Amino acid sequence: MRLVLLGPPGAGKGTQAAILSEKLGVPAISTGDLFRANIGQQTALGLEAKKYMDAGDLVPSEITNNMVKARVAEPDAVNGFLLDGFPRTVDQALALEKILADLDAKLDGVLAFDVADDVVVERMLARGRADDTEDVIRNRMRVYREETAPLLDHYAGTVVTVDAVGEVDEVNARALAALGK
Ligand code: B4P
Repeated sequence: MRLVLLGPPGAGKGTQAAILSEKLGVPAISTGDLFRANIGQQTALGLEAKKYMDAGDLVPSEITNNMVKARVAEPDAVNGFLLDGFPRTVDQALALEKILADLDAKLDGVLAFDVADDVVVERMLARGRADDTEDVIRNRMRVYREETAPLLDHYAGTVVTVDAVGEVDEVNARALAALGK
């Protein structure tokens, strides 16, 4: 199974990806986590990504697409994967189509986690990650509206919306139901 998880920052994509990964038996691939691991190891990619993440901007697609291309080619992803936080622009969605075509694979579904702005701001402020300050959150939400939300139209006909307000388990049950599980 190959799925894309969409949603605004703080919608709970990473939270749900971890649970779905366990239940569906495929790895969750989070571009945010991959960048943070690189930052932790102070790789050249991490140092470059940090500049953008600290401001709440998207890391350039060339860096992101190559990182995803390498990750989905790893052996644990051969039978499927959940993409958490990728694609985040229509250009990245087009790059994903090419990555999948090269693997002779296709997407099985797109889940969009839907949640109001005030709820995600509250969640992110409570989490308090380095990029969870009020100014950076505001910029991430602007970037989401301008660059990522158009993906809902790009995936029209495929995307299934999941109400992401409520307890983590409730949201997970809705996500599984949306997948027919
Ligand atoms: P991400 O790491 O993807 O971060 P996110 O969108 O804020 O988080 P997510 O939606 O996964 O929320 P989470 O489960 O953690 O991106 C960070 C940055 O990386 C971006 O700003 C960008 O710079 C860069 N980046 C990543 N991908 C990129 C790409 N493709 N291209 C370019 N740049 C890219 O949940 C948030 C909080 O809510 C947590 O504290 C969680 O515990 C809580 N929560 C979750 N579900 C809840 C629930 N049901 N009820 C209450 N709280 C809940």
